[in-house]
Amino acid sequence: MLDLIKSGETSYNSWLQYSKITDSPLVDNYSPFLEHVVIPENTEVINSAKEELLCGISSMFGKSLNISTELKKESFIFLGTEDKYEMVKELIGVDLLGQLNNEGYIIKSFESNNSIIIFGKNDKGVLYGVFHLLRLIQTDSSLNNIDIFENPKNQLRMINEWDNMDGSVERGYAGNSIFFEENRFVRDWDRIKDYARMLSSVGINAIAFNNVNVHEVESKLITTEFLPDVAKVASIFRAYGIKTFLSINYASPIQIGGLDTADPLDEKVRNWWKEKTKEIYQYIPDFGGVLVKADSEHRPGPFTYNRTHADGSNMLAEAIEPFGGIVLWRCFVYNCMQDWRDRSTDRAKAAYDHFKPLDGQFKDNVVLQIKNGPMDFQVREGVSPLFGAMPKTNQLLEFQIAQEYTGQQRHVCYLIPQWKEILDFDTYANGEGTPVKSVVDGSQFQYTHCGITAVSNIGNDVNWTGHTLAQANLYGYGRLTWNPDLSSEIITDEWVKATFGTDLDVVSEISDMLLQSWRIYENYTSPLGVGWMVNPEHHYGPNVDGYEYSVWGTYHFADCKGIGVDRTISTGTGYTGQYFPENQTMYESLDTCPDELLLFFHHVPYTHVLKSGKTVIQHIYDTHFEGVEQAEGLKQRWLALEGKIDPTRFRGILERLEHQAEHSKEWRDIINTYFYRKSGIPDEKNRKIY
Ligand code: GCV
Repeated sequence: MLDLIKSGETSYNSWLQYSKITDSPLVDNYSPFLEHVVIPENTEVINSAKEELLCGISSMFGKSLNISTELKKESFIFLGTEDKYEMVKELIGVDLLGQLNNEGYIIKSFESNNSIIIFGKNDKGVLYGVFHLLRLIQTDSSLNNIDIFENPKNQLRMINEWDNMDGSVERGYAGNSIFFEENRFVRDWDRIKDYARMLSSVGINAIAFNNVNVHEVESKLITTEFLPDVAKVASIFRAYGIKTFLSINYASPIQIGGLDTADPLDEKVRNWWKEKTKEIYQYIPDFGGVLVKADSEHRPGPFTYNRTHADGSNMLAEAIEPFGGIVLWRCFVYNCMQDWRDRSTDRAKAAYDHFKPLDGQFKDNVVLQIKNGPMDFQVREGVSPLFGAMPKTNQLLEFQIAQEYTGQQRHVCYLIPQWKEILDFDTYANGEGTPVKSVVDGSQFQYTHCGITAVSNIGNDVNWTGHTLAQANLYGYGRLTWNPDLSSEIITDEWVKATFGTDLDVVSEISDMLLQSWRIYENYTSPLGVGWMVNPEHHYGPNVDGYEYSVWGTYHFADCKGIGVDRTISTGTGYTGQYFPENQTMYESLDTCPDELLLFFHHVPYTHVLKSGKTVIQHIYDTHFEGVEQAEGLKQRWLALEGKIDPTRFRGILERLEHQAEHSKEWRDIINTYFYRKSGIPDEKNRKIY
């Protein structure tokens, strides 16, 4: 049985609270089903499913289920896979087996004999089905007449940790790594197991647990010095249906192999990787594969040898192919030292320029990992034009759950609504109705591997995410990767209920606060899609000109007359030309470019009138004043929940909301003053601008 209240802090248990259910009608509804659990199979993953079920039921009902391998006449929960289909065939009725995919499941309940069947095509489906059943109970749903059929929409549902072996986490805002400290593994396997439980409960099935920036010491993760520990971590994740990947250093043949080159076309290098891969698989037979950041932000890559990224990734893919592994190759490739004054070298264009011409040249087990936008996880930016632009190359969408540019988990900024917009964005790749989600789930093109990945937001803080409300981003990310069609409202409702209980006021207040928070954050930070405006390096707090790579001038091109980046074909960088014609036309013209992305695509005078009827400058003033009021409003709404939330979480969240309210004023004042001074145009409403 898992130790649920491990640290004595409710926040540690995230959405796996499994709080005691005291409402008697609900207990009356649930109890008849909760006598036996029938488990005729015995695999590692099925054992996790059993453990989760027993633990959840015992915690919520104070009751131990009897375990059996034989079907009972009544009052049982059956857990089984297609190998045991015969046992429940008659109860299930219609044969849905053929429609289940590898990780799918069915849940059916029968009032006639108070039974529930959780049936997976394989053991992972059973585990996901158990988590689903527990979620139903946590959200007060009735167990009568359940008839659920679920297949995950995305094949790869992945998490990337940016954890370094010294224990730090790049862009980590919740303490140190749970995996590493002082250049070795932490060995708190229980904490890693609890993380695996959280991830699996929302359907995550893959993880790369070291940073994509692979330094000298992490390069050794694929050596005998660390492979036994990697294998141990992989075994913990495996029991929860999660495959392990590692980020690797492209220059490993030199760094740890003693060769004098990492040239992908060099025979010595190719053989070195083949031998290395064989060794990795001896330790981890189901190793998922490697994640590579190459030729970006000073990382090594094939460009050093005048080779393409297809040459570079295919060489690794060839080595890993015999073992069934894949290569996740990041498209975040750009020259961070480029001169912004040269309008032909727009950073936004880099990924498309590098990769689009290579379509069709990648091996089947290479997947291109593409950030959601062409810049870097800004509060608002265009959707990457690479989605849908490479029909012959596997694609994986990359989000950032860590809030690098969206308040660093000190501000509440719930990103599910943003991710929904991105997933629903119509690329027009196959004509109207080709949203990003249909590209990365593989339904548009014949992709062999695809899906969604994201940079995690957890660390060793007791509550995992620093800001307890930031747990909702991790939860929602998992749920969305499982099914991108779920609405933000449904996901939010589930999370709040599972995390804070089902009191109606609590649910509606917290849900609403979360659902509004992204736009509130956008209001008092960088306006109309222009991005950044954060302090260089650490990226926290306002600094209008403070983008570390804008050494040659401002990246937003603000002067006394106007602001924004002209990315049009006619007068700007030509970036709009990377989109399919419908989007190209929409963004190219000032008349059709949506307000929220205006300054991402156009340079306009401060007096330009938005579709809202306001001038750009007045919009900047208004949203910044409004954003501060809204941030204060979040704090007040939280205060009104006092007594309904346990004191530790109440205080912890309150402290963050107080900081946010104060910090939003700093944002407002710095941005409004900057643009008042630049433009010389006063606020129509005569508010005080500092
Ligand atoms: C892991 C941005 C971040 C870096 C990060 C990089 C990436 O530049 O600021 O910390 O490096 O993106 O995604 O590789």
